[in-house]
Amino acid sequence: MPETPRALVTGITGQDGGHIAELLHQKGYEVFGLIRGQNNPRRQSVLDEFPYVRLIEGDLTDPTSLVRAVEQSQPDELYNLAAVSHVGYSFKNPTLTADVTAKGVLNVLEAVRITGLAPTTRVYQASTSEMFGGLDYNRPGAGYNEESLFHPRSPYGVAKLYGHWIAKNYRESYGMFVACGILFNHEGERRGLEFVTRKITHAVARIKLGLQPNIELGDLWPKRDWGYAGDFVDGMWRMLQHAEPDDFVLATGETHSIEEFLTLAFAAIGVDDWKPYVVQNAAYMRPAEVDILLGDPSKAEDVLGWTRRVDFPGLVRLMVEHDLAVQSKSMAGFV
Ligand code: NDP
Ligand code: GDR
Repeated sequence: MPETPRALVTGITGQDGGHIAELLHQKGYEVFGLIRGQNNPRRQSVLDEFPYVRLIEGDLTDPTSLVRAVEQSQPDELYNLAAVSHVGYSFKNPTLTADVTAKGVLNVLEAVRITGLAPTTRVYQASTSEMFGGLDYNRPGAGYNEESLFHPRSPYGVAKLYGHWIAKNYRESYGMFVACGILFNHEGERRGLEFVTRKITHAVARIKLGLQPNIELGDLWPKRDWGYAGDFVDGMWRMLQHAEPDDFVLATGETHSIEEFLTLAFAAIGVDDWKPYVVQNAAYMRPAEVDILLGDPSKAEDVLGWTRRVDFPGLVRLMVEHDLAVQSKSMAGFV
């Protein structure tokens, strides 16, 4: 590894892009970020928060732009985090989801291969627990691991499964170092407002401050294995430092329903009964749902020495406190 390693991050404007940029910068990397669009509205916020990131224009659906980005950054490590990542949105835009989340992975791998960097660039592919879907009852108690069966339940999950297998195929066909992190849900202060945890903590803060009366949600019974994004990007980095490219599950080993998340989030503002504040709206329900996700991170713990600092109550508290601070500042006219 050179004295100043270089990393290219796709999805730099997203939740994980922010966390990994921060981590890599702390570790002394030169960080490049792929940003799409002629005038991406999130460009300035990336530059403000991460002034050390060098932005390169490109799009996962545009192979030429990816070749240019790889040539320009000459990365030792490439974190492929870009995707259409919202499961509900993928039902409404399945073709776009396939183009970006499935074929985009192929475009990234080809860019590395075509530029002749396959022997040196280590690639991280953002695979997901959504590939398991929920119909594998082989390990109901212990959770899904790297050997569990896949049965995706959304256009997003199906597209990610293509990305997962094409990544493994490039590992096997060309000897490329491509590691696949099968990550369960991870959340935090940078989570997009369209995902259920942040939607809840953002609304809870605004309800507390009298800025909105209630929150509209879809199904409340699904269970997720929710961890903290800051802990999970450390696992991504560890996968690329490992001697061999491999697949690793990152999860907490606990699963909680959306109702449990609501209970803790409202308790954080002193409300014992959240029911009067929640309105169910079928618009947020999906044509097929993943009932329960629970992961088994034993392999990452044993092989990579990966651990977590934030537990479930700590995650909910962190997110509510962050949103209360942001909303209070905004009321005071500072933002
Ligand atoms: P986000 O939705 O926060 O970020 C997605 C990123 O992809 C954004 O930066 C977005 O850029 C970019 N993007 C979308 N389309 C394109 C495109 N055509 N070309 C280039 N960039 C594009 O996702 P997260 O940070 O939460 O997740 C990171 C990755 O990990 C994703 O691949 C996700 O599917 C996967 N994952 C996430 C998990 C989680 O719980 N967070 C769990 C498991 C996997 P723009 O600002 O331009 O829209
Ligand atoms: P998920 O996350 O689909 O697990 O995908 P999301 O937060 O969108 O949904 C979690 C569960 O909450 C239910 N739900 C709602 N979801 C949203 N977004 N909005 C609502 O109003 C709402 N009401 C109920 C959903 O139906 C679901 O059961 C996330 C993404 O980050 C993926 O990219 C990633 O791969 C997986 O996690 C692991």
